[in-house]
Amino acid sequence: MTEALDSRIPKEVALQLYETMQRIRQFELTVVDLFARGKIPGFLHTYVGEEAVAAGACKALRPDDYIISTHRGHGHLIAKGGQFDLMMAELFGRRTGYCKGKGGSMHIAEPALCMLGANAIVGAGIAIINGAALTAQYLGLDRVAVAFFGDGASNTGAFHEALNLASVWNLPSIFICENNGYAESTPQRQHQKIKDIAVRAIAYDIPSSIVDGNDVGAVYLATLEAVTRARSGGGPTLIEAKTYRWRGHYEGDPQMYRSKAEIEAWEKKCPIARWRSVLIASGIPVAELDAIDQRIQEELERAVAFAEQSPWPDPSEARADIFTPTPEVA
Ligand SMILES: Cc1ncc(C[n+]2csc(CCOP(=O)(O)OP(=O)(O)O)c2C)c(N)n1
Ligand SMILES: [Mg+2]
Repeated sequence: MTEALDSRIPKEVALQLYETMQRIRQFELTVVDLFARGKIPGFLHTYVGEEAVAAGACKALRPDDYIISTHRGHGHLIAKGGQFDLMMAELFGRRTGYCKGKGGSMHIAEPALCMLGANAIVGAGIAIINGAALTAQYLGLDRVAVAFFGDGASNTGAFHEALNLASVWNLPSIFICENNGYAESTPQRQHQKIKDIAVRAIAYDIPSSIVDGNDVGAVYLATLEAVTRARSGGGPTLIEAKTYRWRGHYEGDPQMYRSKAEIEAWEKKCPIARWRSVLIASGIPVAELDAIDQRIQEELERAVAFAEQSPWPDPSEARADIFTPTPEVA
């Protein structure tokens, strides 16, 4: 039976949630294809299947709220308002990209969107986000700061230190754990004994919640609650969103550690198909949803053309835009 749209979610918000998830899915499927054709250098970790987490969480934020991402970060930037053309150019390593082609997939950042960056160091963002939260608190701004991270990252020292510090300093930090059941090839049951990562919040006296990470409405509402608390001085929250990644840990991963049947079972729980049914049942015409999908495809085609036509960075710029000037070697 199709679920009904939660009465706390206005229809226009519900439509935006759908659009954001589709933007993420279609961007990812496009870059998967481009990567296979050798157009994108480096590694690619896709977010296919997990779209509801970034889309739901970021919809609960203001443009001036901070987020920080992971190695699987395209979805977070798109959900925070990232433009396809500038993202695509960055993944292509071109000068017109968000980081002038020097960041790529795993180090893409856009301060203007308060997106503090993807990060290849597992768990690093969980600690960094407290810095953003502390800034907001110190300056008396009612901004909140959200760190996305995985189940694997919840085993790092950074996770425990960050939750403790956010607790004792009462920071407006929101920790969103995307529990997709795997850290690279290691299933969750082999890397931690607990089933629910949310229980770790108890050790730091932080409120927590567990949400179905394939239910974009549930993620949105859970984040909204955490945001309301953090903005009003109520301190940090840990949200565990249970989800699943459909593709390999990285593009090219032979995936010997899981069965096809397991993947197929999760594909049946597609967060986008599920939300589409909710919207249709709430009276939104199919044609309206199809038009959104079509618009996204066209925008993506333009973004790929923009990236392909963009220049490479000039070697003379290699040392520009780095934080620590490299001392001249005599
Ligand atoms: C500090 C550190 N240790 C190990 C790695 C190698 N590594 C990259 S991704 C990953 C697994 C991360 O798992 P999880 O946090 O669950 O995120 P997911 O990939 O599932 O989104 C590991 C161990 C790394 N990049 N950084
Ligand atoms: Mg994981």
